[in-house]
Amino acid sequence: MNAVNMESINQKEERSNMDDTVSWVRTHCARMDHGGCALLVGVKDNRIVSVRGDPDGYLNRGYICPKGLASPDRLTHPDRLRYPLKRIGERGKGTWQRISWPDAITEIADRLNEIKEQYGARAVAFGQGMPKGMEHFVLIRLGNVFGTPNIIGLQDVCHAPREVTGIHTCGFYPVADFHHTSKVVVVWASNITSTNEEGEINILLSDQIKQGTELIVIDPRKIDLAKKARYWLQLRPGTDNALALSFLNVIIEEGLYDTDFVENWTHGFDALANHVKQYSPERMSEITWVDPQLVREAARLYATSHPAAIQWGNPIEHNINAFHTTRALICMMAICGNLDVPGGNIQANEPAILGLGKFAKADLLPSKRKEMIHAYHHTIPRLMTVPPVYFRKAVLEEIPYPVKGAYMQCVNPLLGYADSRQTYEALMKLEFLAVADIFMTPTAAMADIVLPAATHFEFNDIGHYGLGHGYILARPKVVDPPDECWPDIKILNELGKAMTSEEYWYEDYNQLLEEVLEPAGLTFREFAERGFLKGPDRFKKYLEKGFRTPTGKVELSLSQAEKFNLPVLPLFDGLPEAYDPDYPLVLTSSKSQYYLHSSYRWVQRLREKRPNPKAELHPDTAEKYGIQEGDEVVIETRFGMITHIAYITDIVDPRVVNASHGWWFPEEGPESLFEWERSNYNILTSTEKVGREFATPNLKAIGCRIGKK
Ligand SMILES: Nc1nc2c(c(=O)[nH]1)N[C@H]1C(S)=C(S)[C@@H](COP(=O)(O)OP(=O)(O)OC[C@H]3O[C@@H](n4cnc5c(=O)[nH]c(N)nc54)[C@H](O)[C@@H]3O)O[C@H]1N2
Ligand SMILES: Nc1nc2c(c(=O)[nH]1)N[C@H]1C(S)=C(S)[C@@H](COP(=O)(O)OP(=O)(O)OC[C@H]3O[C@@H](n4cnc5c(=O)[nH]c(N)nc54)[C@H](O)[C@@H]3O)O[C@H]1N2
Ligand code: SF4
Ligand SMILES: [Mo]
Repeated sequence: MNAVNMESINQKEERSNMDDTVSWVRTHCARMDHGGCALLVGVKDNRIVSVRGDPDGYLNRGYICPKGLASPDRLTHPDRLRYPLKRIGERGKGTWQRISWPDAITEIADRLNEIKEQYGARAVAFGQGMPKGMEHFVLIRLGNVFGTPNIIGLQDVCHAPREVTGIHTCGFYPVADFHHTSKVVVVWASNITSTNEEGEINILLSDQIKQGTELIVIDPRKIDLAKKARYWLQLRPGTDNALALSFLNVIIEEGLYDTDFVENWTHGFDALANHVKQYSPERMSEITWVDPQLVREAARLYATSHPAAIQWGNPIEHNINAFHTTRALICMMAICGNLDVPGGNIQANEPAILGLGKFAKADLLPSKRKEMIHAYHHTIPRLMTVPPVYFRKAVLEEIPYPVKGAYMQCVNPLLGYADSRQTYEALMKLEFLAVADIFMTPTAAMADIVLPAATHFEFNDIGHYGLGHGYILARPKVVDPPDECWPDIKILNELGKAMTSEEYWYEDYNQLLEEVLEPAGLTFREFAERGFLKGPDRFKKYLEKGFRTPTGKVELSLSQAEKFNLPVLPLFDGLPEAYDPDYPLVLTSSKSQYYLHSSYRWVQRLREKRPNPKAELHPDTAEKYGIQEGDEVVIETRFGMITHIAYITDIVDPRVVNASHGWWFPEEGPESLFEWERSNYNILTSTEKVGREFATPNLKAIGCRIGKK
C-alpha cells in the first residue's frame, strides 16, 4: 500500500464515519479470492464510499487486504459490461450489438435446446471458473435439470486432488484447523499471506505464530512465512511427492509415528512402511534439491509435535503426480495422529443446511457418473466436474461424443486452462457460446452472446457453501447493480425457466437462497443478521463410526485400488517432466497478491500496484543471461513463448524462474482479444501429458529458457 493511497483511504473513511448520511452494512468479501473477511461497508446514495475489515469477523478479526480495499472499484468501472450483447461479424473480432434481456435469454435457450435436440443434452456443456458463490451450485442444478452431466470446472488443478484423494484415503477432505492452536504448522505449497485460500485468512495463523506455533515451510521461494519458519525447505518445483515420501521414510524408520492410531485406525501400514524404505531423504535429495539433514529435522519436528497441521496449497495439484502427493500427505497426517484432532487436519462439520445433492437436483440425472465426458477416460471416481483437457477433446475430436455448445460464467478459459492455443481452437469450433462476466475478457470476446453479470455487493449471496470448511457466510446485498447487470443466479433462474421445466425455478431467484437455509430454520434476512453459520466442533468422529472408507480405517494402501485402477501406494516414479538441456531452467508460478487469477487487471488501484507480469529470477541467473531488473524477457518452453518483466531477487533458486499467471491487457481492446497471447502463462503449458486420476496437466515444473527480448 503506498502512502498516498493509504492517506486518502483513511481520510475518506474518517469523513464517512462522521457523515450520518452514510449507512453501514455488514457483509463478507467475495470474488477477490475465495472470500472470507467480514467487512463493514459504508454506503451513500447507492454507492460504496468506504470499506473496512470487521473487527468481529469470525475469520479475519478486522483484517482486510489491498484487494478487499479496492473491491468496490469493480462496481463503478466505466468499461464494465452493462447490457447484453450479441456478436455481429466474425467470432473473436470484437464487434457487438446491444440486445434486450428477453432476447438474450430466448436466444441462448433456443440455441442450446436446438443442440440438445440434434445431439442430445450432453452435447451442451456448462462452464464455471473458481466457484465464487451460489452461482456454481445453481449452474450444476441447471445442468442436472437440462439433462447434461457436463459441468466443466478447473477442479483438476484446484482442490479435486486434495478433496477426492481425501475421500478415497480417509473418507473426508482434511483441512487445517486454524481455530485451535497447533504446535507446528507445515505450510506446504501455500502462500497464505497472499492468497488466504478458502477463507483460511492468514491472520488466524499469524496470531498463532505470535503465540509460539512453529512453522515448516515447503516452497521453492522464500515467501514471507519462510522468513518466520524454523525450517524452510526450498524444493525443486514439482517434486512434492518425492519430498513427502522422504518425510514418511524418516517418520516410519525412526519410529516417530502414533503407534496407537496406526494399530487401530489404519489399513496397510506394513505395506506403506516397506514401500517408503526406498525414499530416504539422502536418495531423494538429488531429485528434490533439499538437504537430507533438513528433511530429517523437519520430519522429526512435525511427527513429534501434537497437534500439528498441514496447510496444503494449490501447487501440489499442478502436476501429473498430484494424486501421489496428496496421498502421501494424508498418510503423513494419519500416522502422526493429526487427523480430526483440534489443531490438526480436520473433517469440518457442516451446519444444518440443505445438502448439495438435494439443492442441485442430482436425482434427476442418475446416470451422470457414467455419462460425464471424463468417465470415458477412466478418471478417479467422485471427480464430478469435467477436466478442461477432456472438454476440449470432446469439442475438437468428438471423443467420446461431440460437444457443440457451451454456457460459461465466472471463468476465463483462454487464460485459466492449460494450453491456451488449444482452448482457442475449441472455443472457435463451438457452434454456440454464451459467456456471463462483469467485464469484456479475451474469452467473453469470443462468445456469441455476452451477458453483463452483477457482482459482489450487488445481490444477496451465500459464501463457502460446499467448500468443506464447516461454515457458510452471509453476503447480503449492499447496493443495486447498475443498468442491466443481473446476478448470475438470476440469469440461471431465468435460463432455467426458458430452457427447462419451470417447476425447478422461482419467480424470484432469492428463493434459491431460502431453499439452502430452510433446514436451519432461518430466512436469508435472519442469516444475514447472524453473519455466518457454523457446524458444531466435534473431533475424532471415527471413534464412533470408523472412517468412511471401505475398511473403516485410513487407507494407507487403498483396499479398492484394483477396482478403481488406482495405484495402491503413493509413488515417486519420475519428475513431472524429464530434464531437457535445451530448456535448462525450471518454470513455476504463483498467484499475485493483487489479483485473482486473470481477473481485475482493469481495476486501476490494483494495476498500479502490479502494472506488469513479473518474472522472478535469481541474480546469478540474471547475470548469466545478461538480464537487468525491469528488462522485458522472453520465457520459452517446448510449447510456446511469452514475455514478462524481470524482477531480480534471491528468493528463488538460480535454477528456477517464477512467472505470473493470468495476464492479459484490458487496455489493448477486444479486436486483438486483449493481446491474450503476449504474457499468458498458459501459452507455456500443454496437455500432452496429464495425470490419470484427475487429468491434471503440468502447470509447473516445466523446462524453460529465458533471454532478454
Ligand atoms: N498456469 C496456471 N493455470 C491456472 C492456475 C495456475 O496457478 N497456473 N490456477 C488454476 C486455479 S487454482 C484456478 S481456480 C483457475 C481459475 O480460473 P478462472 O476461474 O477462469 O479465473 P478468474 O480470473 O478467477 O475468473 C474468471 C472470470 O470471472 C469473472 N467474474 C468475476 N466476478 C464475476 C461474477 O460475479 N459473475 C461472473 N459471471 N463473472 C465474474 C472475472 O471477471 C473473470 O473474467 O485457474 C487455474 N489455472
Ligand atoms: N491473491 C490471490 N489470492 C488467491 C488467488 C489468486 O489468484 N490471487 N486464487 C485463489 C485460488 S482459486 C486458489 S486455488 C488459492 C491458491 O493459493 P496457494 O495455494 O497459496 O497458491 P499459489 O499462489 O499458486 O502457490 C502457493 C505457493 O506455492 C509455491 N510453489 C510453486 N511451485 C511449487 C511446487 O512445485 N511445490 C511447492 N511445494 N510449492 C510451490 C509458490 O512459490 C507459492 O508461494 O488462492 C486463492 N486466493
Ligand atoms: S483476504 Fe480475501 S476475503 Fe479478505 S479482504 Fe482480501 S480478498 Fe477479501
Ligand atoms: Mo483455485
